[in-house]
Amino acid sequence: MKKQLLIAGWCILLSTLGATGQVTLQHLLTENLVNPLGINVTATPRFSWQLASSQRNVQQAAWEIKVTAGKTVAWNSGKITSNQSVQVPYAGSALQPATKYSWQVRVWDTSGHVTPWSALASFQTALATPADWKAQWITPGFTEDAADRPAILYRKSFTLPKKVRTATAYLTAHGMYEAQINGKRVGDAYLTPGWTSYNKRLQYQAYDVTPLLVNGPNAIGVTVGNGWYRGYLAWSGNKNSWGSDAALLMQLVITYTDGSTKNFITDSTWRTSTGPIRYDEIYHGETVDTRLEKKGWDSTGFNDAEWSGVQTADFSKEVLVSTYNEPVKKHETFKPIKVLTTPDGKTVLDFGQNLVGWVMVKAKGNSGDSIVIKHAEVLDKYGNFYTENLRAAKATATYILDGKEERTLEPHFTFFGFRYILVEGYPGEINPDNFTAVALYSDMQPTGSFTCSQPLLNQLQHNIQWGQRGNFLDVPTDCPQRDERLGWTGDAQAFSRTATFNFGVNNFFAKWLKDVAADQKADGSVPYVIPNVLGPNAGGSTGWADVCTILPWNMYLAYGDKRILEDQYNSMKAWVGYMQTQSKNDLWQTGFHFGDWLFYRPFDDNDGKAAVTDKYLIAQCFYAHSTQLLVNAAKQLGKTEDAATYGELLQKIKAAFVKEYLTPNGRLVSGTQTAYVLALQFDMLPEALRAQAADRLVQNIKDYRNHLTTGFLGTPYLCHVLNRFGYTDIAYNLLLQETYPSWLYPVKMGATTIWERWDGQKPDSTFQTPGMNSFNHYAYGAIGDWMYRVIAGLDTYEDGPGYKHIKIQPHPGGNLTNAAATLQTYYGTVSSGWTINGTDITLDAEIPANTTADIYLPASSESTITESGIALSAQKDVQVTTTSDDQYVVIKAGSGKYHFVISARK
Ligand code: RAM
Repeated sequence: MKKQLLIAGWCILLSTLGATGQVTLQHLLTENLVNPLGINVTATPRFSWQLASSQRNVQQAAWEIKVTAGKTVAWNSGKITSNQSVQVPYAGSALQPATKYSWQVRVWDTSGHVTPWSALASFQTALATPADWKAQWITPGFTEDAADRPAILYRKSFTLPKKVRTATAYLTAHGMYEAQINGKRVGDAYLTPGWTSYNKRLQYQAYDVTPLLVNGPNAIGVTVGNGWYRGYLAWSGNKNSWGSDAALLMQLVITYTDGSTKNFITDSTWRTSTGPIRYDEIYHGETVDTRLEKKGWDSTGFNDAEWSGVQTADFSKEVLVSTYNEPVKKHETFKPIKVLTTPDGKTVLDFGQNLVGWVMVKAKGNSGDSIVIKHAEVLDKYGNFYTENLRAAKATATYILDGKEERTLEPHFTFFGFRYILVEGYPGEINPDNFTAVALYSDMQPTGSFTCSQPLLNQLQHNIQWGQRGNFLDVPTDCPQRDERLGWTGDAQAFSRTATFNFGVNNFFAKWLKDVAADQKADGSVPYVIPNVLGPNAGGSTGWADVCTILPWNMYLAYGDKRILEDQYNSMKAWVGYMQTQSKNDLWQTGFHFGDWLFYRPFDDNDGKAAVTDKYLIAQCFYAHSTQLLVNAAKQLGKTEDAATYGELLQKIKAAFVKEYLTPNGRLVSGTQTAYVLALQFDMLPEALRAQAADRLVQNIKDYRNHLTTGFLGTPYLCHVLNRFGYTDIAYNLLLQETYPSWLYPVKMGATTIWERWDGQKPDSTFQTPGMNSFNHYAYGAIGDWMYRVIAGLDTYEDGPGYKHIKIQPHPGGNLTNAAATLQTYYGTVSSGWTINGTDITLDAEIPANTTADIYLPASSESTITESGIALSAQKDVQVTTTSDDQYVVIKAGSGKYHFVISARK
């Protein structure tokens, strides 16, 4: 009753405190993107906006949206009473394909003030159906050199008789493409069309090319390399995963100023040849022979009479889909921090950061001079360039000079994971200024920061973010450097929640999840890697396949995006169905499983048993977890029958677990950290036995002198479980541990990204087995989520996902004197930061407009707390709800910046 009164009081507080100051609208997004091109007309686009105000407690009461296409009004919503400001679905007249729409919004706040209309935002629709594609697939009209398969040049000249108002180019390829119009690059995306399960979904990109065209003669040139489609993939020796052709499809849609339209398309009139890119493979690198450049080939006036024609092909257009995620772009650049001559006499440049991308080289030399650049992540114990861990990947860029003017060279259809390069054949002195490393990754918005008083943890956060940059290259990959670079599902699910803090990954994962569903087998089994290049039987491993339930749920929590649950629901259900059919008496004990991959066998445990977790015990835990997430999704989507059915199944799965894996006294048959972590995290144990199970976990950790032994599956939950059961101090011990296995050991060893293995490089600088030793593998970076959510205490509630209802609950500890996190949410900036000053602790929190927060203040009594210098009891902007226990005073707050001081901390 008391609680109800408090909540009622809280609502009144919010409405009476409504903004009197001006609220303005900013950050208008369509489908989570700024003015996107290529919006699917059949999937209702959704609009988001942010309310900005210097006032506290600003809430939206109503909105109004106007959408127009030219002079036509497509939607005028009128005033809609609703506090929704994120992902509001379009509800106007049917959208037309290939059309630009503009929209704006105004809102009323809870005190009745209306904002001015926002600035205009826009979106452009994609081609709607395969029939809208007038273009034909084309392939070269000559016989390709089957061994090296040089990149294909396609070209076409055409004349525009009238002035162009708008022009959009729609482009895709079998392979990777780069396009030029009149000698200028089309767009700033790389490695396009990106990677999908091409036989089911092939993305095309839309570009506004209006500024590239001229009245009169024009020319288009497109280079097509091998890419994922037909290059080497899935270890050495396998190529042509989806086909052997290097085909191109392009449609240029032009609207003249007089309103008439015209399509210029790929068809039998195009010309083909090869050019300077003699070899391009993702794993092996690229060879560019500048002597073979066809100067002016992508401009008008070039004579292509010697070129071959093309063949048209009837490859599927049914698989074509407009791009949903942010494309790969160039980001940070690095100059060498050192030029080394290694003990074995090689010239090596150190860029100071393990990154993914390539090096741009400025050079001038004689015709035929050949510059060879090899890539490596580490130097060995002697300081020599070390590439054994790249396995069969040659990771080499070769440039052959034409003896003409100085120029900057770079590859096009490959990428490398490296910190060091070995340079051979560079003409003249090596001047570091002539070498620039550039990081390429999906153009996700940076959204989060975490900092604290412990420099090693700050470096860990840096490493986690760089692990994410390097491995979010259109698909989430395990690693970016060796002959692998695949969309391993287990790694992606483990890291997914952390990923949502560092960068905006909603669209990135929404796109990839469509491939997860597309490649899921009819029986519900999910492949180990997506896109699946490992064959139909490589699937169904626990903790890997569960990506299809864990990822949608994590995206729903982080972005409040219900559509991802709707879209993935059948996939989630099919996977739970698969486990059901594999089970006997609700116990899943069949099939191959990777288990707690790369767990650590402790140093003083001869048989290593204390870290080996029974794989079927793990499978039962994830079976329960996926079923729980399916129940959660069913509830969110109003599927009550499913929620009840799978709720019952869940009880049976847990009962079967207890019967099979738990002794009556509460010991698990695998006495490992991972076993206890999973059993506790997924609520597998009867309530009465949980506390003692947590004690056993802590005992195990202590037995290994405060070291973890967990692998890919246990690690993401380890510190969360410790925190939940009151062992925050033990979690901090693990986090701050500097000897391996630990998160800070690689940091102490100089790592700049997250390593695949806890002990990738030993203290004596020798390496783990080269067969599997990546120095850029994000999985263990999953601790990042604990740093944001628990240390800094920045979280969202399930009842207001996407930070509509925010939880701020800092956990000072581990001798840190301060920690702070910020997150750019769809509502605006959320932040939480604490500092210890003697016996005082301050907490600064920022809550965006149109959200609410529960703030947990680490104090035993509200009388010790002030906010902006005012005693909490007198501060009318916030409301004290409860003193949760001895630990925290809990308040409710609306938007605003808050500064709390808690004195005389215990
Ligand atoms: C390795 C990958 C990946 C892991 C699988 C099981 O080859 O690098 O990280 O998920 O194996």
